[in-house]
Amino acid sequence: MHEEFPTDEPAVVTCGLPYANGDLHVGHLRTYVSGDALSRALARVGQDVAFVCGSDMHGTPIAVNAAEEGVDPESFALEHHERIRETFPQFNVEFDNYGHTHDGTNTELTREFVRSWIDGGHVLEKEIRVAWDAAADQPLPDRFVEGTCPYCGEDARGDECDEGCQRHLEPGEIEAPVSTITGNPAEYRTRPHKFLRLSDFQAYLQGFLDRLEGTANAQNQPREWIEGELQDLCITRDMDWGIDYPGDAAGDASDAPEAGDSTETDLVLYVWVDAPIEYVASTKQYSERVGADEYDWEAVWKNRADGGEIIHVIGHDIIQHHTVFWPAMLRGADYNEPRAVMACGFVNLDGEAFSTSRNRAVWADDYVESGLHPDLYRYHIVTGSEFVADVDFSWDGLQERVNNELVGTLGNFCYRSLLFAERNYDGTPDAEVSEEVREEIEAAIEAFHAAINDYRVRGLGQVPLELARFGNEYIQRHEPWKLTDDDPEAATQVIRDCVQLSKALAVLMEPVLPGKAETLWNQLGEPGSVHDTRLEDALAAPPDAFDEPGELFDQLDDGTVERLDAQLEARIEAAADDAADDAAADRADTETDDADSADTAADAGADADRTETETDDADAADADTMDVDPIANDRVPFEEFTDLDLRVAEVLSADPIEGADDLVRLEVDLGVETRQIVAGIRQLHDLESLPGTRIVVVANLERTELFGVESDGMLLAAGEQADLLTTLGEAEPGTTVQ
Ligand code: B3M
Ligand code: ZN
Repeated sequence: MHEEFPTDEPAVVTCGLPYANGDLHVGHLRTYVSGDALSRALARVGQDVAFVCGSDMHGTPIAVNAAEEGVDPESFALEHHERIRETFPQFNVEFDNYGHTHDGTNTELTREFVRSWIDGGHVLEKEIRVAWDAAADQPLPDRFVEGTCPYCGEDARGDECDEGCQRHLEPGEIEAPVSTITGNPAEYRTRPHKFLRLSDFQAYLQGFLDRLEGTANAQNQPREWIEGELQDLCITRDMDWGIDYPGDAAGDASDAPEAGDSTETDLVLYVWVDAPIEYVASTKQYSERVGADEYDWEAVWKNRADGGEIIHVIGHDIIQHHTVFWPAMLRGADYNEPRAVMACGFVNLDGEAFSTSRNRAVWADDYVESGLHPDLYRYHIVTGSEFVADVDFSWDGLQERVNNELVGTLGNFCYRSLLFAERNYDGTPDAEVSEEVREEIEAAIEAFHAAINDYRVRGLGQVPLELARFGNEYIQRHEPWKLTDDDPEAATQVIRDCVQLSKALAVLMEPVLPGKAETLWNQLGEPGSVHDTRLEDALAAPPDAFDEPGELFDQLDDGTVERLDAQLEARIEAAADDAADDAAADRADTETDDADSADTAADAGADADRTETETDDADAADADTMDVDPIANDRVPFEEFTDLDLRVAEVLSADPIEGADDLVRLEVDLGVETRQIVAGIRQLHDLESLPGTRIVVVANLERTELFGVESDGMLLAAGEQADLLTTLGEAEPGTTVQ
């Protein structure tokens, strides 16, 4: 059992390594921003913590894309590595170390890991069938082959079921394999390969999952994968690009000859061997830079029976790698196990999956060029949903959150408080903080601690917002502008409290809104940087004097949002036109060409996921099929479902709402009562035909107001066309739906 944070031991927060094969978009940035916020939060509570990452330079994700561009994988990957590295600070993501998997530290550590497994008798050699392209006369590891997942039947890549069940696939497992080089059906050939015997760690992994902290998906999903005997993990590939397998020097379980004797290809380590080891290598580089007295990487990664203070922040598509393979790899090399794995949901763009192949993405550069402050994106993405759930990014959504919450609540409170204080007292008025406000700040600090220890990154953004809400309510309640003349002492007290709340807000918002927190800190005339504060500073007295403050956040206006939306739309259309042109060109090609040379085929293969940057492009393969949202990964208990009171209702009347193009005011009969419901279906249904229709409504939803009209319930409808849910039989109005 680990102690709560902060602990006495140094900790490390890592983020999944981006492949150095393309630019980042705002979907990818979710894990990095979340990891950054968590590590900042840990530092605020006094935890010694490093935040590390690096680029993933090896494997077929790099080799395939480099080949497509006709450049060597090393220079290709290094160029992307630099671009990616420079992107992070533009989102206030500040790694203590950002390395890459091809550097000396990682290469050396990786070899040490593999040698330890060999020495420990955990590596064996087997002859296996690998996919082979006869025309190109070469093996087809991982992304060089596509086909059907043997577990769920979805389209899959050679080593991952990226569009279906998300499972890792071993070489030879994929069904109906097709070469992505020539587009031809692949053959199988027999090759000798090295394997890590995962079954050696089966019992260990059971216990590990019981101990593992983090998000529930990372604790629960792997249980199913480790039932039954664990399959050996193939740790080598027939490729040139990667870290060479370190050889059979000592005690390999087999004495078969080194692979590579029958072709020119070498045996390198599978990319998922050296990639997570970069977590260790990057921590080591940081430690070497600052000195072990300042931060000791070995205290994190080695020699602790109860595991290191290691927190991995990842996307939920790579849970298996982090909760099964990686702990076994660590264990086999006598390294500490992770304390927590936090796996987040995908990011959607305006309700649909990102699709880099259709250029349906907001790239990091787009955001930067928009001129919007990075903290706005950070806040939107961190607080937009619980970490484990999918979250939506859209310019409209951003606008709503910015204007309502950051401008309307947080910024408004700080600005009015500090302005009032500066105008009337030249700074912090002379008084003690009231008990009520002190307790409120203490409660916020406690909630912040709880968010860290529950691995709820969203809470880190919610806590300051809630405190600002309290602040606004506190000001409204006391109306200090009325008190200055009538009761100056009371006015002094209120404003003193508000300045303290502003200071507390600066400290509490630092993890999610680091840039804005620093601005607020400076407005308060505080010395030093908010990035060096501790949470308890939230209660320390602010400086006596400060200058007139400026507004912390600006409104995001309609014009800007329309422009950004239009820009995205135009790009999607341009990409669709290009794709149509390409398809026409491809058809023309096939008519005139035999299409069996590797070159032509590389073109034909330049489809969808070959150009994917990574992970969350679930819809990439086929732009023609309907986009179906991925099924939510999070299961809800039945009791939570029954919290919803779903009823059959009969529409009595349906009338347009003046001035609102989309909205309809419905009167519905719920058996026991008549209700008014507002629904956005005006453009989608003939209103005159609705009365008499039986529909399904959520009867116990909180009341809301739409366009000034109260809505007391919500009707259920499917999809963009609002296909209304109705009953097949004769269920009467008021009947419970379950
Ligand atoms: N490079 C990217 C992914 O699959 C992969 C992560 C490695 S983390 C050690 O999300
Ligand atoms: Zn599958």
